[in-house]
Amino acid sequence: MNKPELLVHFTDQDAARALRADARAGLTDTPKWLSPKWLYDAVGSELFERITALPEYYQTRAEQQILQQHALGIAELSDAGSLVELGSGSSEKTRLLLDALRKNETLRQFLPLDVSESALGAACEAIAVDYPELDVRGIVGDFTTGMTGVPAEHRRLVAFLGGTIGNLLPNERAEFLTSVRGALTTGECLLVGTDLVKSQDRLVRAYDDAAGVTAEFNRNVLAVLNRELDADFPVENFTHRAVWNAEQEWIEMRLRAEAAVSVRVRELGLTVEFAEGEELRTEVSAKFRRDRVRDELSVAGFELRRWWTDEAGEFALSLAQA
Ligand code: AVJ
Repeated sequence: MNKPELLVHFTDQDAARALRADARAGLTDTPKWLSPKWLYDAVGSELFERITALPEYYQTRAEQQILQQHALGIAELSDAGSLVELGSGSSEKTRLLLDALRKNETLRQFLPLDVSESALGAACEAIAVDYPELDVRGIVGDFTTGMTGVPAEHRRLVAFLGGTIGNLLPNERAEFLTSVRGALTTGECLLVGTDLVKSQDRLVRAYDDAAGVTAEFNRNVLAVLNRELDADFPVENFTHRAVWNAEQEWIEMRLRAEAAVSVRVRELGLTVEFAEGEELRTEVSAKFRRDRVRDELSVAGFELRRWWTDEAGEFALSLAQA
């Protein structure tokens, strides 16, 4: 087995700088917002893992089902020697792809990219043990800044799973897809997971579960700001809200100040005033239709080659070719 190597393109210092810039921009804007990136500290990542097992949160199971059925088709069409996984996290779903690519006998290399060095290191070690013939190289990086520096030694398949593309705003999404296309050679593939438009009722329940796990996940971002920016958000005074924006076709997670409060963010030298009932947007999670996915891919220079959904038609995987 080759010892997995970590390439660091994004340091703790880069992350700290990005958080300060984001928090300043979002907390001084009207209405107030924060980037969903900051939901995933160790506690947030753990809560997100619990979300994926909730009865209301169908997405993870739906995507798994599609991968189980179509991983071999994906391997054949992409004919990849290298699997690049953006925002790889625990890389569990990845094994389905790795197994299929291995059966296709083209696979040489696995390149997971994630902002969390610790999660990445552990995932790389685990994969390297079970796939001893693979060249495993973890890349510590922020996928929103694209794929620069990702090796191009073999024909690549870039996987962006979990519906995370929906957490980007439309302009960010366009920029992201264009930058991924720019890093690829004609013929290389992108596999992207998207949650689909469905009834408001079902969507709101997926983001406001009965057990309150999503509420905890959302509120945790305030604990992140308190710790990282020496802020004093009274976390218990903010309540979780999940709102369907029918015009934009996205879910918004918000935190509502139940009483007026003045929050000190010492690290930024900033005081932020919340009126009673004022809301802070912490995440957008866009829901898609096939035509929108095809059009956005096409504008970025990709051709949609395959579109698969789970049996219930709730979630889609798209295979696009540069
Ligand atoms: C899987 C990261 C895309 O938007 O559904 C889960 C994150 N937010 N519950 C999503 C999330 C609230 C999630 N992503």
